[in-house]
Amino acid sequence: MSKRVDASQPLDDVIISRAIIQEFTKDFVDSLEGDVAIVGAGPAGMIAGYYLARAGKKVVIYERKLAVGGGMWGGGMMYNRCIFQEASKPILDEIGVRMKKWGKGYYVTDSLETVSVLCSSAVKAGSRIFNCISAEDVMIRGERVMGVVLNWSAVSVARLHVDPLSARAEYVVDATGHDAEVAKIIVRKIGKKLFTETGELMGEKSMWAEVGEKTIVENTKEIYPGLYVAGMASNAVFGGPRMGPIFGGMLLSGKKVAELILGRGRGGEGVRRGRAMG
Ligand code: 48F
Repeated sequence: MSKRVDASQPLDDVIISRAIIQEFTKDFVDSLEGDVAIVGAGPAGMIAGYYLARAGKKVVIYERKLAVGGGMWGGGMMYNRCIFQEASKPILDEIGVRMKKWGKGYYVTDSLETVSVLCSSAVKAGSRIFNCISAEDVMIRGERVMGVVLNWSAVSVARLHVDPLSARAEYVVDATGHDAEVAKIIVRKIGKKLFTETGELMGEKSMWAEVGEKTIVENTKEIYPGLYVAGMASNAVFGGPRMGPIFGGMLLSGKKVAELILGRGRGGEGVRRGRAMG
């Protein structure tokens, strides 16, 4: 028998407000220093957060928009289904996304389920996701990225003149998708210093799923000391093609960036062990 809601419980609006402000602030302050700051909570950023946090790293993901998921919600042309290839199936199986086999080597998922499971997996593994916050700059010390400079996304939307705040991280991941925003900040502020042929962004090429999916994993790497790139931003930085609504490469790229960072670290030790519950 289901329990009846206790409608007689008195509710205090100020207690509700205090709980929200105090709990958010506690987590936000605690996140000012971490192992990995991921910019962008699209599929690549969230799966990177999942693997890094599961391995005990202190991970903070900043997402500009209200909703996580980036370009995944709309599948292809708003037909809300995503395609994955065989190589990415083990990741979907691991986090529990249901899929339908479609011919040889293709799998179709519901994009809403895929985004929800990715988000849930990242958070339950111990990543913190802060939405409505944009990385507008990076912390550079010497010749190394040491963190991100943050502001409420609403500040730039309203064009308010408000200074940002900083959060330190051992490694930063640019998972901002097509715009490769963090990589662009490096070029704009430091010059042609990216680990590309020209030192600049090579720019994304026209859609070609087969090549795009392959190069996105190859292009997932460190692009400036302390700064890695993952997901679509990798092809934008290194001049690979876009791949449209096939998403396996995003997961494989996110997993690869986690493995690369885990292979480095401070002797493999996190600032603090993961905060996964249960
Ligand atoms: O665009 P997005 O989904 O990048 P991804 O994880 O996946 C790409 C695919 O969705 C799709 C594709 C597949 O073939 O090409 O586009 O590489 O997610 C990037 C997220 O980063 C956020 C943005 O709102 C989006 O949710 N973002 C972008 N710039 C910033 C940011 C920023 N400066 N600060 C915080 N978040």
